[in-house]
Amino acid sequence: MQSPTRKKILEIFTNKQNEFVSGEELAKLLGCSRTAVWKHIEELRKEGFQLEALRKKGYRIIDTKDRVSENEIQLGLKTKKLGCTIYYVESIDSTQKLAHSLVQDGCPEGTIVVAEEQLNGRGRLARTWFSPKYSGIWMSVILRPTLPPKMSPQFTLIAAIAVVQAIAENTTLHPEIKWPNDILINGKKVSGILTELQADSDKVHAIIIGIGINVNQKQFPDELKQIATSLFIESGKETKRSHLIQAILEKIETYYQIYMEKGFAPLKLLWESYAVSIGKDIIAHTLNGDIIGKAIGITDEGVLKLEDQDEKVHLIYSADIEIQS
Ligand code: BT5
Repeated sequence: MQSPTRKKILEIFTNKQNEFVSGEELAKLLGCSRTAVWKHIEELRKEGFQLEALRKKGYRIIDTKDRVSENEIQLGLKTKKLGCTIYYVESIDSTQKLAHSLVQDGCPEGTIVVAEEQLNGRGRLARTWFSPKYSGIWMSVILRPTLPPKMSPQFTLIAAIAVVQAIAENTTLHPEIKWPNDILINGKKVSGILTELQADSDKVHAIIIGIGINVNQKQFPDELKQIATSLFIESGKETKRSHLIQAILEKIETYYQIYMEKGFAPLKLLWESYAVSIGKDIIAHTLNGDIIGKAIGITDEGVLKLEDQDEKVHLIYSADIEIQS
């Protein structure tokens, strides 16, 4: 985790915008020696911040490499809880795995794990999730609601609303949700959500929302080319990942609070307004076989309603959805 002094330095630079701040002034503001200031500046450089140093003038921040470090995320983050504790790693097998062990160690609600790269990122049903370095968002968010475990799938839907809105705010794009956990742009998958649980039979200990977003990738491996896309491919512009993360955390926090106070019903309409599958003919590939019909909406619990040819409504709790053209 990040030192409070380095956070303060970044705050000072941000407030001064492009101006130089002398080592002496920094030392005074931070209450430390100039040597200590220099050491902190070196640490920030290692983190990817580009800091210019000029004799007699001092230091200023030029630009930052696009990193999703704790500082980058926390600077300007407007949440009360989410993202207050951040575990940032360059490379990891899966952020979900670390999040699970943090939960067992008793980490607070709102803790997040973010990685620049995942070597073994995972999707649902032990599928793999392609997570190359410095180009996407690979993040796990830990919540600790007092709820029965059966409510947990709704958190995928809450996270999906947050991701869609955050993308729409940070780009010119208009993503759509494919129930339950895919975010699509022009029919291709730009993001996937994996909600996992630690729970007793009647009580949740933690919900771990894994969010993967293809942000600045310019291309995909052959096996994903037909089905995957990135914000860059769709918009032609790079997006700053830390800003997107901030927006996602802020939105999850807002909708989580609404959910805990009023349940899923007030969020249902919002979710449906972004849903691509509703009203369409679909095939639901479930573990018990395929069901064909029209997706007619979701219940107040977030369960998909599918009406078959005989007008029988099936409640789908878990499936992969194929939209028929
Ligand atoms: C998902 O699973 O879509 C959930 C993905 C969750 C990833 C996040 S990243 C942070 C956290 N840590 C983790 O280890 N995981 C979470 P599912 O619906 O099962 O979709 C998986 C399928 O999507 C794969 O079988 C591929 O076909 C496809 N896929 C894999 N990588 C992709 C990518 N980067 N972009 C688009 N599609 C991908």
